Amino acid sequence: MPVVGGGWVTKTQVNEVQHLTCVATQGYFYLSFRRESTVRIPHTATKAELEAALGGLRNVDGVKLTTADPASDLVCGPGAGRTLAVEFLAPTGDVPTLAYQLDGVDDIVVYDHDSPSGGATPVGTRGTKEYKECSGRGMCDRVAGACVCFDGFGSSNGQGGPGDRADCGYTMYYTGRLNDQQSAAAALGIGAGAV
Ligand SMILES: [Ca+2]
Repeated sequence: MPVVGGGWVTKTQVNEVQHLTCVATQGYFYLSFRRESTVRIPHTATKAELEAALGGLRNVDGVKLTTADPASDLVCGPGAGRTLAVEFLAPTGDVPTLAYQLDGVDDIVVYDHDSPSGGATPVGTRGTKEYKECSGRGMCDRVAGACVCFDGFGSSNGQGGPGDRADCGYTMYYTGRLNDQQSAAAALGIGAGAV
């Protein structure tokens, strides 16, 4: 499958952030994204466990969870529950709101950028990064299933830095000699024109 990625030519582009509140002292729940559901998640789940469950979905490459309460790594709690921010590292762009299914927990609420403001839960952030084949900066070689990047672009880490995603999402800077990042990209066989 061709690699898709977000572009970072415009540095003001941001990842989508949704806020998830879980109220529970017992039970389980499921989260789903574009009809892919997580495994059953216990109310005792930690941030790291939920991060792994979401990142394990076939259509999610990575999420970063941040708990509102720095003293706790738990996802759910009693009373008003706990709230954490879910940042979509990949896929990028304006992604659908996480769906959920209760299986014994008291309540789950997901706020995204279209949710009404008010209450303690912050409004989410609409993702604005591009999500294009080869980041719109290369051609897909469909036989090899790999991107051939245009001059000046190379493999990124999905967040604008150099990495191993082979997605042409990293903007190279020419200094007349290869720097470590360009050498690393060249070693991956991408970023034609880097030498
Ligand atoms: Ca969205």
